[in-house]
Amino acid sequence: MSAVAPVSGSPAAPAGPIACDIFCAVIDNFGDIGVCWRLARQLAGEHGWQVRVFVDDLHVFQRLCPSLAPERARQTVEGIVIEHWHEPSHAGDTLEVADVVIEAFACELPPIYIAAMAERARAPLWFNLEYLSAEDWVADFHLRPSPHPRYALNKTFFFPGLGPGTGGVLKERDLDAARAAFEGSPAARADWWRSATGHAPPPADATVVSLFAYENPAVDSLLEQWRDSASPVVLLVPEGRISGALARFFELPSFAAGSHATRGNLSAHALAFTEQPGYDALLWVSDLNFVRGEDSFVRAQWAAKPFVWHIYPQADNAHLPKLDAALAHYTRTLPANARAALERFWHAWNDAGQPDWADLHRHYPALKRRAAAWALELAQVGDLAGNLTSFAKTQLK
Ligand code: TRH
Repeated sequence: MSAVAPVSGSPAAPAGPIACDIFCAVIDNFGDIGVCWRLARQLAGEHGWQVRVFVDDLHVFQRLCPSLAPERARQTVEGIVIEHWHEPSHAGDTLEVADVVIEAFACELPPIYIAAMAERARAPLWFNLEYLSAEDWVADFHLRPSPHPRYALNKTFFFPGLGPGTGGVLKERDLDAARAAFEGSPAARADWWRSATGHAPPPADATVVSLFAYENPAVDSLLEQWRDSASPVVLLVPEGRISGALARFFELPSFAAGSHATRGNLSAHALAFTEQPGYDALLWVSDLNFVRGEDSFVRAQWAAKPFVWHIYPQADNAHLPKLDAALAHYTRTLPANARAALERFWHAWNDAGQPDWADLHRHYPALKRRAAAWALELAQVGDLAGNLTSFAKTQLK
């Protein structure tokens, strides 16, 4: 890492590997650190950057990364330095400032760190990594600089997105190959079923559904529809915020990891929350994925299977235009009736009516084709880490 040094102009190419500091404040849930950790691993593993992550909640982080020791102020995992960031003033044991500084989701950098950035021989390249939105305006604001009101520093807004001209979304170089290998190996899938559920894979006529969601009033009706459905439904539920609804439906005291229950044509397995890389296999074994927030929403798209998004709810329904913007991209080439069914279902799942399983299921073949085509379309926007490092190279010359 470069040491703090006297003032001067724009960022310059560092002699060794590019040093990058990522600052992450965990608001709630797993998405903030989920995105930062995935980005950190890609920057280090695929681009050879020397990465340090400052995160204020190591307990949440540990759920995604079980090898992390939450009591340690500083540690290295997978070659990445992790600092427990005690907001707002702590910025690591030393005030080394990296070549590239990423402030995730407008978390505020410690003032002493910003002051040190301004003191550095070459100002670092400073990004504000925004939340993902599929709305059209994002492309206009992506990579716009914003001068700091007090220091000779520029902050660049980096907007993830689903369309051309945006920063794209994170995708590891080996992701498609890993998925193809898993999907092409009956043994790997059988191993997954045995270790995740304790059971053999379900029969071919079953529809396998993964359910990762916030509390949702629509789930009760959906569970009844699955119970009464004409063909078997196998539900895989990572332990979490929706588990209480499952427990009520099956009249169990809880639906903790390891629980299994059956009613009518619905059988459900409660799964342990896995480390982050393990989550993909759940999406790959399922025919339909319910996802939420930001990172699982992206992973479902790369899994190339139909999915239903429970968007993170915001005040004044600010999330609803984002939901519709994502639908517009995702359904663009779907036949009108399949498109309408998916829209109805997503809206119902996000607090606007009753989800209609039969209506959705009827269009499954078209939805599946579209999911595969969309994954290829989305890949054209480029991987976020690759887009960020390419831009950084142009700035650090
Ligand atoms: O946890 P989330 O609801 O996070 C949300 C969103 O990011 C939202 O935009 C943000 O404002 C809010 O947090 C504060 O959903 P998300 O983004 O899908 O993150 C979940 C992470 O958990 C993702 O990285 C995948 C990971 N995961 C595992 O590692 N193991 C598991 O078993 C499961 C189910 C998920």
